[in-house]
Amino acid sequence: MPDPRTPLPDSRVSPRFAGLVTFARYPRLTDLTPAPSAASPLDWLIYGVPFDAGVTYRPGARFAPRAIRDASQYLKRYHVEHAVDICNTLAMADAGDAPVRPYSCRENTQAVAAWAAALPGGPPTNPPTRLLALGGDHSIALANLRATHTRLGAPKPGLPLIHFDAHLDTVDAVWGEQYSHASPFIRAIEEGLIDPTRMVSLGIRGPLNTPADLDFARQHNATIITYEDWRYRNGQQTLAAALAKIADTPAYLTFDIDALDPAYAPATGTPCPGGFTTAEALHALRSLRGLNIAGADVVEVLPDRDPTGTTAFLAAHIAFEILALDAARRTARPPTA
Ligand SMILES: [Mn+2]
Repeated sequence: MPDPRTPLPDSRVSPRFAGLVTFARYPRLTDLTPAPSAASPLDWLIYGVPFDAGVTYRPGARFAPRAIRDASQYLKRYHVEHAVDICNTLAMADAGDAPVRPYSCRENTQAVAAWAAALPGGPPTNPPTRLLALGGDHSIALANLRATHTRLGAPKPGLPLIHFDAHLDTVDAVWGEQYSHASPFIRAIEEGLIDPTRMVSLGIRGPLNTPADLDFARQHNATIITYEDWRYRNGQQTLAAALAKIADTPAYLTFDIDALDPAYAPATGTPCPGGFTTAEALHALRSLRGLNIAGADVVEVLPDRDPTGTTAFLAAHIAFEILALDAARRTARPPTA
């Protein structure tokens, strides 16, 4: 057995409940010796964005990176369905938290994007080290998308987007402000970061303020799969067709925890009943196998509303599923039957 690409403490020697906390006990980027280089790059950097000044309702996601890291101590490395050990397959590290600007969503987006774009493994590393951002509210997706797009060499058209959410997040402005957690994907489309014709939003449901909230995505030929479509109509076939169109193009995956029903993920700022169960959400993620995920985020966890830690624990596992998808893509082994 070769050395694992991501070394972990042995949990039978160093207990999971002891020691300083990094995501899933992966090494800190600053502790790596030798440091990652163009000749020996990392596959993924995980970083936190403790920011929630972009919310339209309840704040608190600024505390999520710490809560998700804490919950992630109990993550294990082997994915049963994909039959892959992600720590043997992927070189990963925790890059710490981005330098946030807590008073301004627009400035925060710029500051986080610039910091993330400059993390090790950018061009000329090809493919670049991929970035997994732990939010924070959903506005931070725009920052990680900007950084990911830059590190990929600013491809045109923009990146395909797989978007799990109760909401489309394509509202032009709220309270006169164009940068918030309601607007990351309208800004990303305008900036050319994502290709709306290869954007798939999964888990969408209402009620909405106005049916016009659906117009922008529809006018740009984005694919909207409501939760009802996914569960009771042809949403899974629609998703498969959209994935076929994306093929191997580097794509971005964004996961708003409110895609799940509040019964399963209660600790979120704009909850919406009638969403995915935990098992359905994990199954939907696993059905993305083959997708070339070039960057991702998990957002909208509110630890103050999470008395049993269910939602942060789930968020940690969603991050694991995302990393496992990339590990599975790199291995030839078939999934278990
Ligand atoms: Mn969202």
